[in-house]
Amino acid sequence: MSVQYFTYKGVNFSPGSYSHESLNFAENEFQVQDDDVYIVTYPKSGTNWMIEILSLLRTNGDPTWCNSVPIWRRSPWFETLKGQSQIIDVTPPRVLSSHLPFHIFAKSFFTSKAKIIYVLRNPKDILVSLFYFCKMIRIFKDPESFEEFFEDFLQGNVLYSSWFDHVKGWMQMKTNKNFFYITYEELHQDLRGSVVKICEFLGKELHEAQTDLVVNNSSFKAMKENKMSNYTLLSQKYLDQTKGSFMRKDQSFSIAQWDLNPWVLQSRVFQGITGDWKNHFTVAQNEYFDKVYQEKMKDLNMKFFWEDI
Ligand code: PPS
Repeated sequence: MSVQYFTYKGVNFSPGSYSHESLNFAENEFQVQDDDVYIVTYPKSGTNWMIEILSLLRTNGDPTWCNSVPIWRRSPWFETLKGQSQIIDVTPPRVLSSHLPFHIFAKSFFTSKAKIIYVLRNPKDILVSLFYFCKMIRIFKDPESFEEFFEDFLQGNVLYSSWFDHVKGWMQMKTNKNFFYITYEELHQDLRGSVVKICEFLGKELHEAQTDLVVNNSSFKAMKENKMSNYTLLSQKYLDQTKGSFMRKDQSFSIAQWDLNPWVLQSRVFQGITGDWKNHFTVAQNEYFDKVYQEKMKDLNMKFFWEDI
């Protein structure tokens, strides 16, 4: 059965996870608490990676909690139907997740002392990751083809609508002291340094050995092997595990045709590039993507890591 998205204030949502009421509740009635921390992302940007990191910070690196409680229960999405029923079980200080764009985020946040960690990722890699995820998850539209999905992504005709609008919306907060942003690529390149920066933002002190534990227990390998974090426990009703896996691949091992270019090879070595998009985009698609990207992002006046790749 094909899934039809509905819109709430101009943004696409799936009736399998959201309703007008759940979104209205999240935006207008949900009570943010001063000691809350929100992980906010456009889908496939590294949300669950950040949940794992913050879960480990809470336990000073001890993985027992991560190894015994499903990741979505440790940090529910406060705008989803399921998430709203799970929040009651979260012990403060809460770490909650959200994919909401800036203009429909919880109003009560803006008068609170709560904090937001916004994770960004190269939108080309998001497109690829989301394409595979949409193939697996039954409550999202199943893309007919990569070509069609490619166009839908650029036009914002996907769940949560436009990546460009999401990023531009949230970047209005970039100078707010309770807002911290970091890229998936930074996490990938220097997880330890990223954990240290996150601790500084949250006012969390960790010893060297505890930092090591956080880093080791939030690695791709550790998360992929942890059934509480790798989504294999999610019901078949939601996720068709025969069509792929949530933790698709360790991007650091992807070698693409494009990487044979010496400049790119050098970048990989020195910058730890991810970039699975290179295995999927044609040259023409890449040029088209860049054109749309430049047009849509031209007013932002920010330069991201992936723009030099
Ligand atoms: S979701 O469904 O929107 O909440 O997905 P999200 O968690 O934001 O993003 C999923 C992608 O993050 C990758 N991931 C990781 N990469 C590196 N290291 C760690 N520890 C890690 N954990 C999750 C996951 O594999 C998805 O990326 P792709 O490219 O699909 O593999």
